[in-house]
Amino acid sequence: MAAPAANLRINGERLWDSLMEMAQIGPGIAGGNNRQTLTDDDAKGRALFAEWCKAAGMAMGVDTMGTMFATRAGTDADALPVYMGSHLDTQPTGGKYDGVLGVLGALEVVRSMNDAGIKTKHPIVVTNWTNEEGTRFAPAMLASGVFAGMHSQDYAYSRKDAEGKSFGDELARIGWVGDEVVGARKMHAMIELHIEQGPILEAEGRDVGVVTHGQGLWWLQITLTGKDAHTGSTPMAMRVNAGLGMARITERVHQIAMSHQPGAVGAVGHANVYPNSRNVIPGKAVFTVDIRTPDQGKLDAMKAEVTRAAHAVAAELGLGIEIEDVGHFDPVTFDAGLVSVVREAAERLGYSHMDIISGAGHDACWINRVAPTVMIMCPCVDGLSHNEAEEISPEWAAAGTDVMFHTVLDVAGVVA
Ligand code: HGY
Ligand code: MN
Ligand code: MN
Repeated sequence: MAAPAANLRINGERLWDSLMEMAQIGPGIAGGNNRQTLTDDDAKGRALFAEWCKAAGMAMGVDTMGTMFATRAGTDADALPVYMGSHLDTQPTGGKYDGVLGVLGALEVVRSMNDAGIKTKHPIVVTNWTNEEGTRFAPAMLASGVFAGMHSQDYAYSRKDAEGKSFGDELARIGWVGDEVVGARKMHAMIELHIEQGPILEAEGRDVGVVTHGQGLWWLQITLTGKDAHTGSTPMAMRVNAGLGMARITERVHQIAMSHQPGAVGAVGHANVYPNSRNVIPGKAVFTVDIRTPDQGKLDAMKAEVTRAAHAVAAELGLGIEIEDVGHFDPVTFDAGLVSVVREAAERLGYSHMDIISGAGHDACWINRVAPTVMIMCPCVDGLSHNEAEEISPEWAAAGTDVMFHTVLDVAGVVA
């Protein structure tokens, strides 16, 4: 089949308008979004996406994790579909594009196929994966993880948010428990467009990232138990200070990541001390260590070193300690054949591009275990993400979506 003509492009204005309209739902307090999974705002975003998919002539399916699959028929109903997609849920202080570009970019590809009257052999499916962020209900990429067989649905439904509400109850409350068995769908390929969430593409002056690999990750939730006591009258030698333990472990995480350079990162982003009163020595601290690297050996070593360091700090300070694995996936190598198709599409379209490793985790990282998968990235202003000031340009959004358009046409097979 001849490659799609280089002048075949998506409608960048329509894409940008859709991004801006979706951004109105679940607004943040500083120009970004707070559309956390399974909230009423998530439900509103889902409803708008479903309305747009219907208007684009697609049939909607929903599985029991609430993941949405909008299908555009192919000429061969027996051919496995080509999937595109990402996530509409955001961080509490999230940006307008993290995940959303991948879902609405995929919708724009279908809209552009409709405009051009293009038929494909394989059906095309646009996907909104539930709870990619893992911020309200850990771990991240929860629904795609169940789809890939990495978590049971019971485990997923049992996950609780900070108020003790469960994933299963909240999914039912917003009315998005579908009837499809999770993971029953088989895929010819999965393509995820996503903002880079890092500084490389912008610094290198490239329009498109051809994602060859993804970092591996561990999320270790640590609970330290000490003793509440008066911050004024308790002698220093008598203190059993869980807050101090958390601070020392946080510093050790940073040192361990720095000792594995290049290509390792580590931080503590979620942290609570109890009772969290100005004049009480914290008797309890609960926090999550996030360590990542593309190198399997380093990932295993970092986890072991963080675990050892945490136990050593607890022993030093006489603290009780529990460590729970709340998130994990090993480094990912995406499908080499699809990576070449993405690279050729960027070339054909005349976009500057470079191979890149994804620093963030994505649904594609799990789906890569059950279907040939690839990612396409667009630059971010100052590499900033998971911040309400997250910004991209309409040109970058269009470039990444054009590349996804051509990749899908290559993979799904255009029927004259
Ligand atoms: O944590 C991640 O990398 C993704 O943003 N959920
Ligand atoms: Mn994302
Ligand atoms: Mn994110």
